[in-house]
Amino acid sequence: AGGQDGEVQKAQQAAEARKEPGQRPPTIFSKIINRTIQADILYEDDKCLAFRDVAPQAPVHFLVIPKRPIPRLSHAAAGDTELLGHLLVVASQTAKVEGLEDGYRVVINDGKQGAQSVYHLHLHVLGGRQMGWPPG
Ligand code: IU
Repeated sequence: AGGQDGEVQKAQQAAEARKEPGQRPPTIFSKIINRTIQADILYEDDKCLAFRDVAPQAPVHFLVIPKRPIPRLSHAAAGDTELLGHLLVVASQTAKVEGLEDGYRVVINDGKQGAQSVYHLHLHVLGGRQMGWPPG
């Protein structure tokens, strides 16, 4: 810490403090991780969790979330590279277990225009029906 790194850290803390409370973890997903609220969990390891979406938009619709709460994709940093890659591999493996051999859609909504509603980064995996393009 100190010097240039200290300045960077201060700027990051200031940016964090400016955010709306609703845009910072903990969110309801933290409660799913710590089992305060129930979810239909499909996969878990020390870094992430996959569970069925409560309002499924396809016959199969699950979310993959990191246990460390990054609020949104646009807040991801270089140090998150391995974790983000891991989430994609878990999405792929869980899709296979769910029988999505004909393909599926992976979506990350970011921020207001991305229609993000829960500010704990998550991958949506949707499958079991034909998807359209472009998305809405
Ligand atoms: P979004 O990308 O932030 O819009 O997606 C949030 C998703 O989380 C959405 O599909 C909800 O149905 C889902 N969800 C959930 O599975 N369980 C919950 O308790 C809540 C939201 I709140």
